[in-house]
Amino acid sequence: MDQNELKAQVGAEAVKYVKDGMIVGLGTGSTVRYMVDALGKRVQEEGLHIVGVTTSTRTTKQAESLGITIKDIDDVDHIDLCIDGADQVDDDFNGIKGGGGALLWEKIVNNASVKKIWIVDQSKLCHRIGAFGVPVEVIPFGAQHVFNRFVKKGYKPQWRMTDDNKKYRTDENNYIIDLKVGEIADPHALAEDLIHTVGVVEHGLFLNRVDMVIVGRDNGPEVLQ
Ligand code: ABF
Repeated sequence: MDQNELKAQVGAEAVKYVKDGMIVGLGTGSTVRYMVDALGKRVQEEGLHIVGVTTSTRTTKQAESLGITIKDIDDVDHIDLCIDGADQVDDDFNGIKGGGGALLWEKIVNNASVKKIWIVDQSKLCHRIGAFGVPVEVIPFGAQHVFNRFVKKGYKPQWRMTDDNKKYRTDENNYIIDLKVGEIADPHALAEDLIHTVGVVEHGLFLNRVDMVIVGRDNGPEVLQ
């Protein structure tokens, strides 16, 4: 199977966990796009009644085009199940997210969710996270000073750029700085350092934030929990 087939496989597997009446957190990324398509199919064909809470404007657009009812996160008191993608997942279920530039809303939705599932193709699994880099969302005011601080700390920062070579802006109009730190010996220590850096809004280290990982495999989806 190619990577897209594996993504479609786990997207279809994940929606089996969605039950009628649920409030469902909908993640962001190409794997999640397959999941939202599969979920839309269930809504249209089975009359599945769910409410979606999304992690990006692009997921909102896709979900609404498929007839999925979307609510703002502040209009629900909790999320029953959140299904999202990830850029890396290690043996301890530590994850890196944010390759899609949606890490802040993803972490807020993750935080409000009772059960969290990540759907990944097998290329995302690793023994130690970090090779992907660590996306960090920073507010524009003073962002260059944050960048310079990361340089001094040896975090090898890079501005997330758009295709037309402008600084990428998140749905909150913030910047993303990618830290090319390599394999991370102590993700918790790095997470603590990042979240206490003035000007940082949130980072892409998702530690102890998932209950189940569905992995695309040639012989069928593998459920890790
Ligand atoms: C999202 O899923 C992002 O945090 C992460 O970058 C993305 C994975 O992207 P893809 O499914 O396209 O590989 O949650």
